[in-house]
This record gives sequence, structure tokens and C-alpha cells, in this order.
Amino acid sequence: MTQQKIKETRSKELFERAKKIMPGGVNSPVRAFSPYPFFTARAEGSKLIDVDGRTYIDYCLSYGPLILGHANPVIIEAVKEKLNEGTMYGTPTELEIEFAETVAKAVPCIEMMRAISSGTEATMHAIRAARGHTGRDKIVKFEGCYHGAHDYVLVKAGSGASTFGSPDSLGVPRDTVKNTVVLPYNDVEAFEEAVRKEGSEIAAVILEPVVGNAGVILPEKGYLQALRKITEKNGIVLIFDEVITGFRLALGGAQEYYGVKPDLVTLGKIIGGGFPIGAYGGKREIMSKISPVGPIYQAGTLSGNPVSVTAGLTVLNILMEKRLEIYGGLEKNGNKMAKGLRDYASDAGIEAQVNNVASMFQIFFTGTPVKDYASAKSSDTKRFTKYHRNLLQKGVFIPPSQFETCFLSTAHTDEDLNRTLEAMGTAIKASEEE
Ligand code: KE4
Repeated sequence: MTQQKIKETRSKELFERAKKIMPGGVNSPVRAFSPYPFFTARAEGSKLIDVDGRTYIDYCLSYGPLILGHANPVIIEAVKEKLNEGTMYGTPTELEIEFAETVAKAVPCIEMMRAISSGTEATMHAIRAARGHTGRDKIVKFEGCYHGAHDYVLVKAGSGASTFGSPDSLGVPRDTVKNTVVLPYNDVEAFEEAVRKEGSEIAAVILEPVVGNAGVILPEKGYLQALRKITEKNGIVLIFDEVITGFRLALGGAQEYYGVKPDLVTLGKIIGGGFPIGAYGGKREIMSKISPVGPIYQAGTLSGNPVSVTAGLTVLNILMEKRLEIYGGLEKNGNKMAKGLRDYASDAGIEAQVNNVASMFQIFFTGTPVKDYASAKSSDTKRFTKYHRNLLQKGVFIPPSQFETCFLSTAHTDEDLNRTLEAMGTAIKASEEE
């Protein structure tokens, strides 16, 4: 693997300029890292190419959406064709029905759904639907889970909120979050206790069935089943936030992978095929209370727009047609990356945990098994930063935070993976030396 020296570059220039006009020089905090992020010129398959012509094997995949890789020709073709018919109409289209029917066919809990334009909207509206349906105000979320950047859920949130030290964001009125109960993930007793105390006031529990925003954290055996049973018994709406895991773990997401059906699910990322999208849906008895047929209001100018839906539908049809080959291959490669990382860490005598499932994986530099936010936070984030920077110099791009996840796509070749593992092995060792 040749060493790509990071010297004075166009990215540095662009970053200086960007910082003058955008907070931190980015449109989303997770993209900022020191000394400066590279600026991408274009992307193809498993590769990003930056403005200085450097190529990176990409495991961020724009934080998950690009399961078929960058600039997938079939998606591009479909969108190009659609663009000739206009971009949005402000009226219903047949395409949106096909999209909703296709998503519902794949996702076990969906009887009815709404498309919107981001995962943040999806969780915001799903929470409102649960509150409207139950007439209750409280919600339960779990430490380290990230459900987008709206007020209700910016409490002990993961992803960039953790990376930049504001898991409880400023600007969120105390009153707004007084109804947000935060509990440790993977702790059934803590949940039972909360339900004993205030179950009759809890409208919903929302969680990432596999946490992807504190690094990867897997549900302990029986955890999801226990949440399902307790919420069922107490009339609490169970919301699986599958913005990451939806169509990632399996065609039917985590609810298929673990065999647990929530009342509502939120989706995003993959279902937009690289275009802005979100969706929420589930039980008909809840969704049929959404405006204009019911009293729970939700709306959006770009909701279900023909361009995003065309891209999304193209991806979903490919995932359906080649389901076994795609998800089998991604799982095999995910296991290969995780095993390789574990072997390199142990060969180097370095304490590390590697959590992985399907095509999601992440390393934590800690001797403690990572099963919740506290154990994830026990990992050596300074060392992770060195690991990240070292990989960058070797032409491998992973998300620049411990509290994110590495993703695989169908565009990653064996050669990509082998080169990456070699680079990761060196980077793990180097993270100890500097
Ligand atoms: P968006 O509003 O970013 O489309 O989705 C919010 C969201 C909701 N739920 C889960 C489980 C999510 O992971 C996300 C968004 N994920 C982050 C990174 N892990 C997006 C990257 C960013 O913030 O730029």
C-alpha cells in the first residue's frame, strides 16, 4: 500500500474557504475532522476521489445509503430518464404507490407508510404518531442511540452529538425533553423499572435495533424480544429506528434479521438510492390517524418526490431480485473484515473489541466488551483518531469518529478488502507507536 502523503492541498484551501461560510466548513458536523477533511471531487463504485486526485476505498458510503456503491450505473440511468419528465409535481404519482408497496413488501411491520425527506423527519413524525395514537407524552430512548437532529431525541445522542461532546444539545428547551426518558441500551431491568414507574405515561420506545451511532453495538440475546413483550403488555408503541439497519442487515432490516416486529419503523439512507429520503410506517391503526385522514399532522414539500423515489425503487428492486447473493456476500465480507481486524489486534497484542453484523463493523480500542454507550465511551478515542488518520494516508476512508460504523457495499471487491485489511493491520500497530 503506497503511503499518500497529506501535504498542502486543494482540500486545505477549500476548507479554509468553507469555514468562512459554513459552521465548521461542513453541512453536517460528522464530516469535519482535523486537520482538515478531504473534499471529494467524484466517486465511483467503492472509491472516492478527492480534489487532489487521491483515491480512497470508502467504508463510510455517505454514512450508509450506498449499499450498491457510488454512481451505480443502473440507478444513474433510471434517474436520468426520470429527470426528463420533471422533478416534482406537488401531486400524487403512481410511482409513490409502487414505492410504498415495494417497501411494505420487504419490511414486515409496514401495513401503511409515509415517505419524507430525511431520517430526522422520520423519527420526529413516528414519535408524534405514537404520542397521538396513545394520548401519552413520554418517550424512552437509549444512551448512544442517534435518531436524527430534532429536539425530542437530542438527549445522550450518539453519532456527531457524541463525537463533538454535545450529546445533550444546547438550544433544546428543557420542557421539550422533560418527556424524554433515557435508559442504558441492552439493560432489560432498567427498562422494566421505568415501565413500572411510569409505563402508563409512556407513548413510545424508540431504539436502533442494532446501534450504529456509538460504533456498532449489538442487541444482547433476547433484548429486542423483551422490549417487544413489555411494550405490548403496556400499550407502548415500539419504534425501530432502522434508518441505518433498514435494507442493510437484510431485505427486511433488523426486524427480519432478529425476527422481532415493532409497531412502527423509521427508514432512510438506502431507500433513497443516494437521494434525499426518509419514511415511517407500521400498524394501520396508527398510520390511519395521520393527516389528512386523521388528527396527527405531518407534511413535506419534497415528500415522495419522483427523483428520490425513482432512485430508491431502483435500489429496492435490485436488492429484491438478488437478495440471497447480495446479503450473503455482504455478510461474508463483513465477517472477513471483522475477523481480519481481530487477528491484527491480537497479533499486535493490542486490546480491542470488534463488533460486527452483516455489512456493518467497527473496532473499539478497549479491553472491555462493548455492549452499551458506557463501554463504547471507555474506548480510546485518541487512538481511534490516529488509526483513522493512518488509514487515510493509505487510501482508506472510514468515518472519522469512533461513534460511527464502517459499511460495505456490493462494489467492494476482494482486492479492495485485502488492501484495506493490510492497511488496517499497519494502522492498528501505528496507532500505538505515535
Ligand atoms: P438523517 O436526518 O441524517 O437523514 O437521519 C437521521 C438518522 C436517524 N436515525 C439513525 C439511526 C441515523 O443513523 C440517522 C443519521 N445517521 C448519521 C450518521 N450516523 C447521519 C450522518 C450525518 O449526520 O451527517
